[in-house]
Amino acid sequence: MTIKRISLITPPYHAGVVEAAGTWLNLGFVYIAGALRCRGYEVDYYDAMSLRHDWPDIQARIIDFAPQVVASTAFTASAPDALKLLELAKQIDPAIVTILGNVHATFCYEDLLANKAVDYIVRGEGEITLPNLLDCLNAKDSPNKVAGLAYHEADQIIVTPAASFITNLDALTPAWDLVEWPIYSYHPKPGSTLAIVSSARGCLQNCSFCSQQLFWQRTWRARTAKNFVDELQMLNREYGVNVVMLADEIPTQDKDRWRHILDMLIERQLGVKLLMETRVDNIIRDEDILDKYRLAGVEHIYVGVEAGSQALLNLFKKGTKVEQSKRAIDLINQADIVSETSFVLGMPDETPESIAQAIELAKLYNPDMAFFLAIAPWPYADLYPALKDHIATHDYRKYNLVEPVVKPRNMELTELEKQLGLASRNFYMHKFKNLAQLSDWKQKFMLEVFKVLVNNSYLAGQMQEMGQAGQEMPPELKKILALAAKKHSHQAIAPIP
Ligand code: B12
Repeated sequence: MTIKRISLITPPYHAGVVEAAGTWLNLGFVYIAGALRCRGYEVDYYDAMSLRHDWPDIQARIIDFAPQVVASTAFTASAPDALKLLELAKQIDPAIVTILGNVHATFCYEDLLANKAVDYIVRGEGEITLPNLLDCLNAKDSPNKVAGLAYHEADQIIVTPAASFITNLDALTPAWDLVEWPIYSYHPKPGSTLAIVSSARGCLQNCSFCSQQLFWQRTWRARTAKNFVDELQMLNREYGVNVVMLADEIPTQDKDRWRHILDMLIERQLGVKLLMETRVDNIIRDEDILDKYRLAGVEHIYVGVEAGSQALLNLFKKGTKVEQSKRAIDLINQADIVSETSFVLGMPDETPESIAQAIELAKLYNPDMAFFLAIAPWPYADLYPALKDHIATHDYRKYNLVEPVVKPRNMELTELEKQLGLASRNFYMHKFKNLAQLSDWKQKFMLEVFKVLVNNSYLAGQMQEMGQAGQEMPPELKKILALAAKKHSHQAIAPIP
């Protein structure tokens, strides 16, 4: 069999959280599709997750495209459905070669390969490793010559040496033309066209609860400012993209490059709004250029505060000080940019009192949006040994930062989940009561956010209950609540994932 056609399919997993805020494309697959095409392969980029397709739809699309290879992507929460997808491919045709990549696959390849439906795991970046593997299979050569793989040979698992990181990110060739653009939109901006883009790859931090610094092995590489800004311009011109989320963990690592990007965006006035994540210390470092962020179109910044006590920040190896978080959020607010943060809660020592403290801290920090997340014990994270004995379930579908899976010593899981929901309600109640303190555009934005929260978010129930305590709410909010009470839909928001 010669491999010609490859299906890249996202698993139909839904945590019912970030998807309420928008429909988000799969950037990893856009890059991999481009790389495969450059080597002469035909690719079906199929974002079953975002299309909200179910198994019968996926089956029909695989039969229709008749690929020789089906590949999917697995971070921890999506791993069970990614496996199910490869099982489906094998049921359709046992000759289909199946491949999995992404962070969970990179670290938990032994577990995944225990499922006979998985032929190959790609560890690390896919743009070079996957085409190399397919060329190798077509040449009937041994895959053990390809760096970055794990696979079965006889009864053994073969793990080839790690692939080198791609150094020249400017040379990559994302297949933007394969994206089904009309479905991708940012809900707080009705009618918008949303892309996810990447200006840099890597993370240099040590955060012990996170996976990303491990995946990137504490390296960081960036595209040149011009290459990145040209891409935004092209996306706007060719596909009408007017909102982009930066997938980068730390886009502003190199201040000179970042300033250059901002200057070019200000000069070109593309009309593209940026949503991004960065670190509190980088915001403080950039105090002198935060006005440029806003002028360049940066509209929303997420900074991970994560913890309210210095002791917990130290345990999380966050490398920041509690006071810095307040300062960074103040600066973002002063620049008239939407500020967002999250708190990682549900550690073994959590109590209703410590959650109450986090809420008060959130009010003090005063971000526009705050999320109270449940720690997820990624089996490969540095923090895992400290959480291992407190894990209540190994069902990875629940490892989505919303459903608690670590049981605090003095709280039941149901109580923790309830408290996290109440924390959001309490925070937003406070926020929306003080809506008039925000600038005009932020007030309008927050009303859209409120609609999303009330109608489609995992917090919908909590938000609708605010109606009962809603006497102090501004009239616009009361109207939204009244409408929502009629509709009662229960799906999903959260912020930048
Ligand atoms: C975009 C994004 C999403 C999108 C996914 C859109 C889609 N259509 O698939 C959305 C917003 C829906 C999303 C949702 C969630 N996400 Co998310 N998301 C991201 C984010 C911000 C960027 C990913 C990205 O584009 N990276 C850039 C590309 C170029 O890199 P990449 O994805 O790693 O892909 C490369 C390699 O990994 C590899 N690769 C990846 N897949 C494959 C597959 C094959 C076959 C091969 C060969 C190679 C390969 O090759 C790619 C190119 O080099 C990351 C954080 C981050 N900075 O990476 C979190 C992240 C992946 N998300 C995460 C989480 C937890 C979630 C949610 C559970 C959050 C929630 N509470 O709801 C949900 C679950 C999904 C859902 N449907 O509900 C975590 C996963 C943690 C973990 N260790 O498991 C991350 C890492 C955030 C974090 N810091 O913790 N997410």
